[in-house]
Amino acid sequence: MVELKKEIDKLKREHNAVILAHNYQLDEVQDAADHVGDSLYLSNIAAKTDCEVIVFCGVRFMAETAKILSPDKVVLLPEMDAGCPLADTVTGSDVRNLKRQHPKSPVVCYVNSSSEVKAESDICCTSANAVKVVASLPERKVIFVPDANLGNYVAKHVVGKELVFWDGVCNTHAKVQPGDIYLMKEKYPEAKILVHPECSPDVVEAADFAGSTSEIIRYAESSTARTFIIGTEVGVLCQLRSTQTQKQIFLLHPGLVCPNMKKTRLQSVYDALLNKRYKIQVEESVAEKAKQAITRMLEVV
Ligand code: CIZ
Repeated sequence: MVELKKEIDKLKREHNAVILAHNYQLDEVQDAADHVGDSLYLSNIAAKTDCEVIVFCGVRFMAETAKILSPDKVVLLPEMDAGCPLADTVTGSDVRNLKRQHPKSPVVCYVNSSSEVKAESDICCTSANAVKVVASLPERKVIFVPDANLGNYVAKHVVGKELVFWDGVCNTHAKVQPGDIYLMKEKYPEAKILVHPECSPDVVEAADFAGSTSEIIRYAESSTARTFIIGTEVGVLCQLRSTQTQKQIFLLHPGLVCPNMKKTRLQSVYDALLNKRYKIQVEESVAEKAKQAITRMLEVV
């Protein structure tokens, strides 16, 4: 592992590359990355970096977002088939149908969506800014794709809006049940339970806090509590356990492991740099329209 890391550093210098890793990546990948964070944070870094090559350790929609914001850079996704089943639940044509059914309603797409879906949407959002994005729209009725759980969370936090949901959920977060929270509360009565809004509304209701990965990390870092139960993908525990050594950090459910995020290993990062693969391309007309939806989001937050 140490040798591989040295080889990666060497290739990185040779190719003028930067390694970005999502909070859900394996510990070995997060440890080798130059920057670790959520997709928006990483895409902003991708847009600002002087490096010519960006190795995006995450899933396809994240690497595509980085490519859309940095079209002149080479963006590499180390594992070609690291996808997002939630993003795959909705297509550009599904969004066009929704727009025909609700012609006066703007479309908000969660960042977990394809470039085609972003291109058909008025504005993009992440789990960290979804409430703000929806609240910023003047229309009362808003189409929200693809995550119904995040949509429900938004609907509860914005006043005077009617949301039209798509029926998508994240299979990993959907595994958590309110019973998992009650069990943990019994075992660790002092613990704070922090969950992602991709969990079901019942789970969010039973938790102490719901937020994006970065918000969960910030909460656990700044709280005076000593024990935290984390209800999102296990990768989030990597940073918390290394920086919050005085605190106890547990995973809410053993199934909180995203199989797509876990496809990328340190070896995949090495292979990506060595072979300059797999290059992300987004068709120009799609990228241009998708960029508008992303830029509008950035203007709101
Ligand atoms: O925005 C992201 O990166 C995702 C998919 C989740 C989160 O909460 O960070």
